[in-house]
Amino acid sequence: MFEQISEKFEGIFHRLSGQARITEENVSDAVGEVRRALLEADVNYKVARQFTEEIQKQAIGKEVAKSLNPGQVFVKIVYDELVQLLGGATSEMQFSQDIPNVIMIAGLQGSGKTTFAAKLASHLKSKGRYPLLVACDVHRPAAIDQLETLAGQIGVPIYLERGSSAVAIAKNAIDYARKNARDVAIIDTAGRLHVDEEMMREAESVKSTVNPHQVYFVVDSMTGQDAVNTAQEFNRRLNFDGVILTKLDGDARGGAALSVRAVVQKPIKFVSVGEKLDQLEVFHPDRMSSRILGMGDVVTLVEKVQEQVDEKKAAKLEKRLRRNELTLEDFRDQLRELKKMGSLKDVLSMIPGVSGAIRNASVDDKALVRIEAMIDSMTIEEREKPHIIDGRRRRRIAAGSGTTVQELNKLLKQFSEMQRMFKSLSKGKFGKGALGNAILRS
Ligand SMILES: Nc1nc2c(ncn2[C@@H]2O[C@H](COP(=O)(O)OP(=O)(O)OP(=O)(O)O)[C@@H](O)[C@H]2O)c(=O)[nH]1
Ligand SMILES: [Mg+2]
Repeated sequence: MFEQISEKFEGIFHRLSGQARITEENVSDAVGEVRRALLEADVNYKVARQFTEEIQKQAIGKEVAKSLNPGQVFVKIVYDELVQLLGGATSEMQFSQDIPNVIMIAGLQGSGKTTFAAKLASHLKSKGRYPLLVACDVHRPAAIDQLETLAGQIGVPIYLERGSSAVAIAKNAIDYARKNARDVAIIDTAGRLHVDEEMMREAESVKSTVNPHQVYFVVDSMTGQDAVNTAQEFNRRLNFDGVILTKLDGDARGGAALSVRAVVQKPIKFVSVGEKLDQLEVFHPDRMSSRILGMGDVVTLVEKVQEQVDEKKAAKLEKRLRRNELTLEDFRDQLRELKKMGSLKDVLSMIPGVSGAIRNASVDDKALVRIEAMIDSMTIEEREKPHIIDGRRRRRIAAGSGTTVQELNKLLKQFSEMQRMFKSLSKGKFGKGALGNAILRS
């Protein structure tokens, strides 16, 4: 399904790989190409715009580690954003203690509801559950037969009544499930070619009667932009809990299916990839993204290198500390590391050893910004040898950073105390953020 978009992406990444570094210009070009590729794959235009704005923001000014090339770094940015677009983390099915858990399946005609109902029953059976299929498509007599046949194939019982209303069948089926200890009831409903009022009302009354634990909206990935509109309409009427993408084995461009989650903000639960009853997959945003980009190994590589880069920095710092070569520049780098992890208070509260007093104290994130500004206003020589910062330099630095000489005095005093402290520490290991923590505690 995603061959075309995969190919396009590959070309974009390849062209960027040839560049020495990421610049505003080559990023803009690549981002423009990404947007075109998305639109050509039939991704909803609003979704495509948002997506590309986000990767542009992240790519500009991104440093490229020596062992990587810009193409690889860009792949990682696009990958991360694609995972987000597809929902971030995997959304597992949730069950309650109720007997039965009720799952209602809705969607347009021919979208694959009945097939999915049977696949889901089979999937749950293999997980040790006791499903019951419920035939609530009363508008086509053949629909009940179809579900009956499928139920027979997978060895799952079916509840059916001929001549009753969908609402009555759903209600009776739940009683039946309770009496027969079937712990999941999967309700297959009727579809129409287009969203129509009568069908929506019927689905709404089934929903309000049986109050399902989950309502799943089934959408055919082959239907293009209509998929997005239909999803919105069903969501407005049924406020469904999850999306099922079917016919992902087809040769449509697939972009519309990728847009559904972003448009309705509901997780994709499963994908159906064929007519056979075992062709159902739990949806994983990360695996799907690797598949679309065809670059799973590049993403892993970049992650590893990025981890290593920080480790290298930390190791270098440790060495300097041991040799008493701590500079204000190192100090600022540590503050930046700390900030990357979130607000100071959040970071502190994650450290088990931090006392309640510190945790409850009002921690001033703005103070960090001011410290950083002061260090930024120093020359490299001043950062390395703070003792040369005399009165004239102090006034210049304070003015340049929009702070006061008093504040700068305080920083320099703290820093020299810290240097002394580290001198007295001959042993001990400094991990990431050790310096920042030390100054916060002093
Ligand atoms: N290739 C492929 N075909 C599928 C998939 N899911 C369903 N189908 C086929 O699509 C057709 C329609 O599937 P159904 O499950 O009957 O769809 P439905 O939504 O229940 O249709 P109505 O009850 O008529 O509204 C059948 O021929 C299925 O075999 C899939 O993932 N891949
Ligand atoms: Mg059906």
